Parts: sequence; C-alpha cells; structure tokens
Amino acid sequence: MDDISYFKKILGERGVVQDEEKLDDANTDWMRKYKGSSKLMLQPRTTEEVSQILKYCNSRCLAVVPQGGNTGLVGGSVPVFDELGWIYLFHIPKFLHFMCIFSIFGCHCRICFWCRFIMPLDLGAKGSCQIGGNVSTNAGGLRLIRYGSLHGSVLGLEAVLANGTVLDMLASLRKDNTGYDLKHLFIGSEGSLGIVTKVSILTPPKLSSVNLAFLACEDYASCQKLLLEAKRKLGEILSAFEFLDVNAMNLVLKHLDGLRDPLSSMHNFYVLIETTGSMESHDKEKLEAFLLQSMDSGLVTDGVLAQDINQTSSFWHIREGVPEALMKAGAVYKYDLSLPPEKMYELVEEMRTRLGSAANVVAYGHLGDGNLHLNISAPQYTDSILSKIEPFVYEWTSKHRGSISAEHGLGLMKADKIHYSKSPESVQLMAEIKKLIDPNRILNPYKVLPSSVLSQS
Ligand code: 2HG
Ligand code: ZN
Repeated sequence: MDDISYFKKILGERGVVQDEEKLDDANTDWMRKYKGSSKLMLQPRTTEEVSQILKYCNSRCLAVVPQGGNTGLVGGSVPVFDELGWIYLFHIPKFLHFMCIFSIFGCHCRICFWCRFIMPLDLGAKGSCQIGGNVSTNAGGLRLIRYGSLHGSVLGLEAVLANGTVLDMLASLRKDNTGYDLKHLFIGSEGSLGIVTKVSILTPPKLSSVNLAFLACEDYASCQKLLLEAKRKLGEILSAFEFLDVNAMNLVLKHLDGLRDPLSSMHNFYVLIETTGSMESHDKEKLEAFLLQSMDSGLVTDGVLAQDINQTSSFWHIREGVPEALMKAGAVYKYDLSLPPEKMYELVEEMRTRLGSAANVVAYGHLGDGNLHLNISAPQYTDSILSKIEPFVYEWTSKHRGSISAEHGLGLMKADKIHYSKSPESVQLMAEIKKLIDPNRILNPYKVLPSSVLSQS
C-alpha cells in the first residue's frame, strides 16, 4: 500500500488534503516570507489518529511539520524543503472556545466562558491562532505581566511522540512534585519533540472591572519610570503595560483604516496601561489618581482613559494593529527580544544610526515584560539591509544578556542563532534530548536547533 492510501485508511478522504490552493496556504507563513513545497496535508481528529500517523511516518522516516493556525513569525510552522518529496502537515482544527481542558481536536465543554473564567493568554493573533500552537511555542502576549507564561498556566498536557507513543501528562493539579515535570519539554519546543493533543490550563476568574489608559510620554526614560511607578502603585490590578514609539504609531495611522489618534497631537512614545480588578469604583479611582500624579510629575504628557467598550477596542487596535500595518508597509525584518528595560531603546537608536534612511526602525512591545518587538521596515528584503542588522542585533542582545527570542520561538529563522542566548552545554543537552525522543528527526526538521549540532550528537 502506498503512503497516501495508508493515510486515507486512517483518516478517510476528508483528512488527506492534496488540493493545490489549500496546500499553498499551508506551505506559506503569515508574513509570506517562508515557503515550503509540501504535497500533502493531513487533518487528524483524534489523538489515536495522530499516534497512528506518527508511528507510520517514523517507520518510513517521513518528515512532519505540525501546524496550528500558522500565525508564527519565525518560519516554525511551515515546511522548509520537500524532503524526500514529502512533508506532512497536521492541520489542527480551529479552536474557539475557552475552557479548562482543551482538546486540540475540538472542545469538551464551553464552561470557562459561561462560568466567567478567562484564558490567561491574549495574543494579537487571537482570531486565528490555535491552542496547540500557543502551547508548542510558549506564546506570550499582552497579559503575561499579570498571568505569567504558559509554563505556569499549563497544568498538564497530552503529547504524541514521534514513534506514536501517547504521553498522558494531563494533570489538573497546582502542585505535583513527582519526578521530572516532562510537560515543560513540550511547552515552547515548537513541535520538535512531540505533538500536543490536549491541554489543561489554569483559567483565572473573569473580573468585572477593566480600565484602559492610552498615554503619551516624551522620552523612553519616562516610559520606563512609568512602568516602575505602575508596578508600585497599581501592582495588584495591573494587567497590561504595552508601548509603541512614534514610528509605530505613524504606520498604524497611515495603513489601518478607521483608526484615529486618541490624542490631539503626536508624541514620541505611547503607553497603554490596563488594570483588571473586581471593584469598579476603587479600580478607576486608583488609576485616575495614578494618572494625575504621573502628569504632575511630567512622566506622562497627555493621555485619555477609555470611556466605553468601543474606545477600549480602538485603543487596543492601535497597539495590536502594528504588525498588520508593518505588513502593509512592505518588507519587515522582525526581532523579538528580551532585554533589560533600561537597555531596550538604546538598541533601537543604534539600529537607526546603522541603517540611516535605508529603513524605518520601529519599536513596540510588551514593555512590562522587558520584551521589545524591534521591526525594521523597508521597501523590500535586501542583503545590504540584512547585513547591517545581523549579526549586530544578536551580538548586541547577547552582550546585554538578553534573549534573541522572547516569545516567538526560534523556528527556522533563528535555529542556528540559539548560541547567542544559550551556552554550548545547554544546546548540546537539547540536541541529546531531541535525539532520544525523536531519533529519526522527523518532527519539524530544520527548526529550533542548528542542524550542525544535531548531526554531531
Ligand atoms: C505582538 O506583540 C506580536 O504584536 C507580534 O507578538 C509582534 O510582529 C511582531 O513583531
Ligand atoms: Zn508580542
């Protein structure tokens, strides 16, 4: 029996996709920067189907690229080449419901939404991304400052290994100190160690009082001081602290229809502060007092508090719309860096000096988490621009003990850059773990770890 017939036997005609248009979409990443040439996409619906497929692929040494919503930004969710003429994609069905235990194939219940619990993760890509991809990439997002990373919120998961073994780690306990906590290997390993098929997530209660302020600061030092003050004075209700610089704001206003500047004039920096609590009058009073003090001290030069849900969503749209505006502006070189907040903007300024008028250097991100999204926009991708950015950006980040990937992962883009953030011993151990769990290297090849290290180990 040939491969296709075998897959049809397991998944039926419906689960085996060979349609050119659908394959083209699945082969191309969100930025349209990475493109593979897979001839086949598989859509399993149960853990058992995933297990049977992986077991077969492993026995035939067929490479597999797991794909969820395909919203990644580092080329991690699309095939690279046409290895052996075949790459198999698992398309995980769209996932829309909030609940405590997620099955990647569909949901068991919708209780979290109706019982007033929330997902502790809120991403710009929320309409399209999927929970399996979120967990596999350890996605961060807008509320990490409040709810922490998925390494804390994911209580348990189920994953299928390359040889088809199903690992049931689907605990829902807060505390469990029995041996190595293996689930962490699958959170953030970008599908290179196994395919996550079920997830149990801690869902915090949905609180009734949410307030959002859109503020302007004249310099980066003020944004940074404002963050320290916000942590001190709004600590227990602070749920987001985001920033964008004037270049990001200009792009949004130019490229996104229907968005207006909430403030009456342009400023050098903008900060969004969100609070989430349980007592409207107290929370609002607290935020208003904080804003007054910040204006008196000169940290904030202008600002407005969202008055209703429409204003709230338009303020968020400005911040969340930056990546889309950049896409519309042309080619984008994206860097997702963790840096000490006091150093962050120095890099942006140095980059501007290096690039001059060749590109527009744009900065925004999750300032509250020390996560800078340094995006460099140019009419097209050129070697001359790239050579001014890399390896400088990685060397600079490494010198300041930052991370070259705060939340987007390494994917294909940064697999061979891992040494800028991890010691040789750590990378070696990662390669040995990969070899142990996926000895035929069928899972998401060319991603996460440098091929040179994998072939040596
Ligand atoms: C965001 O925070 C996302 O908006 C995307 O992580 C960042 O496109 C980017 O660089
Ligand atoms: Zn982000």
